[in-house]
This record gives sequence, C-alpha cells and structure tokens, in this order.
Amino acid sequence: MPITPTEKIWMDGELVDWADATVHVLSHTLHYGSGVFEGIRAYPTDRGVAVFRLRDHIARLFVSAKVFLIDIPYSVDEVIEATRTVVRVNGLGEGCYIRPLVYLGYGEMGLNPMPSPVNVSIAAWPWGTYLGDEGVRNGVSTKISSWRRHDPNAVPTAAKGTGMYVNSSLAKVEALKAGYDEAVLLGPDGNVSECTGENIFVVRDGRILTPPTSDSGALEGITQRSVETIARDLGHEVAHEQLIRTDLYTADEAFLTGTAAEVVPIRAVDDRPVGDGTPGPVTREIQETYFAAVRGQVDRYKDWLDRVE
Ligand code: PPE
Repeated sequence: MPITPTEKIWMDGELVDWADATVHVLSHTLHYGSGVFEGIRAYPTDRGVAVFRLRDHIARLFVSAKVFLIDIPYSVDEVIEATRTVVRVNGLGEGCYIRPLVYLGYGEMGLNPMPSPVNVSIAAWPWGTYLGDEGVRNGVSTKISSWRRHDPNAVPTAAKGTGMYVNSSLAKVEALKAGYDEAVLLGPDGNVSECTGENIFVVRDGRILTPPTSDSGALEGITQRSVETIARDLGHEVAHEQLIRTDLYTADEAFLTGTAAEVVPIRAVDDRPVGDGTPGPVTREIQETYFAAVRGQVDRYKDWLDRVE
C-alpha cells in the first residue's frame, strides 16, 4: 500500500519533517528485528477525528516492550499524547493510520540489544482499505500458507515484535505470487492460527468461532476483541475454539479482522468458496456495525473513541 507523506513524524519527543525522519544504518533493529510496534486507526466522527481504542493499543505496545525487555523512556500517557499530537499537527481530520515504533538505535553492534538506545517514533498518514475496496465489499481469496505461524516458545507471539513479521511477509508473498489476496497460517500444532496481519473468524451453524490466540501463535487482536463484543451485543454466540483447515472449507461464512484491514469477508479458502462465495449475513452485520462504531455512530461503543481535538 503506497504511503502519502504527511508533514511531521514524532521522533523521541520532537516533531521532525517527514523527509528528515531517518535512522542510522547501524541501528540495532534494522539488523536484528529487535523492535516493537503498533498499528492504530483514527476515523472522522461528527465530533472531529477520533482514535480507535488508543489506550488499548499503547498499552499493548508497552506489553510488547516488556516481553522484549525494552524500557520505553516515556509513560503510557506521554505516548498517548504524542499520538494525538501527530494526528492533530498533520491535519488528519479525515482519519489516518498511525504507526508507533519502538526501535533500538545506533549504539553497539552484536546480538546483545541491551547497550543500544531505545528510540520511539510515531508516524501517521491517510491509508485506504488495506486489502482493497473490492475485498471489503466482496471478500478476499485466501490460501493456506506453507509457512507455519511461530511457536510461542520460539518467539513471543504475545508481543508485536518487528522481526517476527518476516514470517508474515513470507506468507504474504507466497499467497500473492500464487494469485490469492491473503494467506492463512496454521500454528505450530497444525491448527488454524491467523492471517498475515489479521485474526480470523468463521461462522458455523450460527456460532462465531475464532482460534484461541495464546496457543495458536496468533496476536490477540484489538479488532478481534471489538468484533467479539459487537457480535455478542448483536445476539450471537462467540467462542474461542481450535479450528482445523477443513473447518475453513466447510464454514458458512468467514472473515478476518485487523486495524489496517478492518473487517473483511473471506470469499474462498484454497479455491473452495466459503458458503456460496459471497459475504454472508452475519459477516455483513458485524462489518457494518464495526464501520459505524469506529466512526462514532453507535452510542454503546463511543468510549472506544479518543477525540483528538
Ligand atoms: N495478527 C497479526 C499478525 C497482526 O499483525 C495484526 C495487526 C492482527 C492480528 C490484528 O490485530 P489488531 O490490529 O489489534 O486488531 N496488524 C497490524 C499491522 C498490519 C501491517 O500489515 O502492517 C495492523 O493491522 O495495524
């Protein structure tokens, strides 16, 4: 997805011009993938632009850092305020994607990350639908990847670590080159885990199922949690259950969730149409409610929104 540059990027307490937001080539994270990050969206509402679940995202950034033994030299509140500042100074009233990154900078070389300085940056830019407007409307095609999701005892899947995303990139490239829109990864135990940057749900016999995040190697998604709340509020039964590959082939409906992707129907898995190959009614209902909630149009979810002005 191309980026439209904005004016300023927040770097270690300063607002830096977009073009000057650079790092040294010997930054630790560039070599060893030793950083942690977040993906957040802000949306236009009738009371100005608002960030969706901002505190939850920044809290997860700090949890990721804790897992990697990285001490972020700012408080949660300072990072929240900095995030709001980035949206405000760049005039992103129509909404945007926000990328906070904690990375180890230029210090010492070698695998020991501890002597390297901890740097924090926050960038934001307007970003359309991650998997395409067509995908949001009619669903995406997916392929079970030949790449397995991480074993939680190999890398900490509960953290959003930068280096861990080579796995997602490998799976994404494989799927795209084979002519699919997105990959579904199986976890180390062979059960369904998640997509490259999204959690996965199926609808079967009126129940909404998503894999248990902790042991499937999947990230615990904030969109996933929001969708679970929305689905229950709509009267659906939601459960975390292990799913195997054929559960995706035989599901009545399937969809994926993530901050960048939002809520996207899955129209096919390994060339098997999901249901009749068009987005089903439960997926549609949840998708519509999610899109309304993030724009401040559903009263009961208004506390998920953090106004910027
Ligand atoms: N799984 C993975 C592996 C993942 O990266 C994300 C977010 C999710 C699940 C969903 O989490 P949440 O955003 O809290 O609902 N992926 C972020 C990065 C995407 C990217 O391609 O870059 C995102 O959506 O911002």
